Amino acid sequence: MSNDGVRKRGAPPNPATVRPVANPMDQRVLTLNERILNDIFNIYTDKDVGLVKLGKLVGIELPYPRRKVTVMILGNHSAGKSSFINWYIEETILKTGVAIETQGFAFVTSGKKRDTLKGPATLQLYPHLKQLQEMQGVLDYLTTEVSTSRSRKFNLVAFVDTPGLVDGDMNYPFDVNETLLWLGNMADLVFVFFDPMGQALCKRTLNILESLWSPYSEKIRLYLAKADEAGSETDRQKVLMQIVQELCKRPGLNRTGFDMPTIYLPDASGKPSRCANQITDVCDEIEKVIEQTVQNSLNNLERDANLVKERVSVSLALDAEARKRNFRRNIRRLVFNVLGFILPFLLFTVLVIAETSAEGMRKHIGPGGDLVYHFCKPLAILWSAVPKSYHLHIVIGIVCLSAACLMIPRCFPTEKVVANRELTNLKLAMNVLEDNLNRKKTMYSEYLRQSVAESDFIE
Ligand SMILES: Nc1nc2c(ncn2[C@@H]2O[C@H](COP(=O)(O)OP(=O)(O)O)[C@@H](O)[C@H]2O)c(=O)[nH]1
Ligand SMILES: [Mg+2]
Repeated sequence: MSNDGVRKRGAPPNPATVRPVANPMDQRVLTLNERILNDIFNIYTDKDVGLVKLGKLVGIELPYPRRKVTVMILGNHSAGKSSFINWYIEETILKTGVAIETQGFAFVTSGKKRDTLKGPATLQLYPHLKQLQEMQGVLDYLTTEVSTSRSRKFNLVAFVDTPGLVDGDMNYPFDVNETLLWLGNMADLVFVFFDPMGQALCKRTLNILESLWSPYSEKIRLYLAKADEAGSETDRQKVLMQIVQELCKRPGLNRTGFDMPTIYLPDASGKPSRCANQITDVCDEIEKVIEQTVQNSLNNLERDANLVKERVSVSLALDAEARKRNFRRNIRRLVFNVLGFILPFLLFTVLVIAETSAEGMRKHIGPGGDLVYHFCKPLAILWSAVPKSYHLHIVIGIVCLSAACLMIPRCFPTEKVVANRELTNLKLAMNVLEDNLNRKKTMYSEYLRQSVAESDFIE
């Protein structure tokens, strides 16, 4: 049994609140926040000069930024989770009803066209969910509902509808606790819906809330949902007291100042209710987190771009130093190599000149023979002046010296430098990173301009 959950059962859909297929793509005009988050996402993920890719060049692993905030909704079965999502996006996208309608996890996100994606396609869409495939059974119970709705801030929110929790022998085909804990870590906000009916104090809900509380209390918000069904004001007070008492019994949840706004979907019961409805607070919470996410994403962009820029400039500086040292080494190597070859050559020439005349040299070498003769003659005279008994020693000495000259350069191996192509990439990266930082500055001023008066704005 199911109904749309946002209108009286059996009643025709209210065109003011329910849109079958909302906002086709051609009507899409991006809001500033959406544009900023999209731009930041593209800056990180560009396949040629994305920040993630540039980070990898210098050994920094950067996480992908999110384009949307994730809001997970927890609660016992029939607490109104799916109905709330339908209400928020003004489209009947999730089945609702008193029967257990939601057995798995449904991601609800905005897109170009209405679609339902199965588990593997969901992981393709959200790579940061890949770890879910390691949790047995979860993938088969994972779907994504893509809606074209542009209602409220839906363009910047991805909802996670979770299986309705019940006590007793209910067997889930996967480890609910483990999966909810994992998703709780990933989500930016976790809404826990208690409903005033019998299931309000479902042990399973309280157990999961208790395990999520200590690590993620700052992103958890508790609500008394379907408050219009709680009866009179006194009944509602009693229900709230009962829930708070139950929460306080749990050591992991024991804290003062539980805030639990009462919410209900306008028109859900079909009759007017005098109960105070704080449902706009829920929307405000989402909006607040979106604003924080935009600011954090801008700050992270600046931090990451500076980090990568610093590493790139260090790599470039180290490489320039290494290239300088290699240049000096090459000169030294050249000098030793030249000496290594020239010494035996000189020795040989001197030996020849000592035994022959300029005439003979010209005859053997050609017209250059004269030059060699005159250049080497002083050495040949010196050679002749040395007593013959030392000649062998000098020859051996010079041969050893030239061998040493040829060996010494091997002691100065060339330092590894960045390959030329990579060097060009690193230089290009510096420009791209500078550009990213400028873009961040522009986006930040655009962002601030929307909330701060022009007169207060300092560039
Ligand atoms: N009176 C009233 N009924 C609601 C409200 N929200 C949901 N419902 C009804 O509660 C039932 C269960 O809702 P559903 O969204 O399927 O609960 P879920 O199991 O938590 O997803 C449906 O019949 C809804 O029409 C509400 O705020 N007020
Ligand atoms: Mg549901």
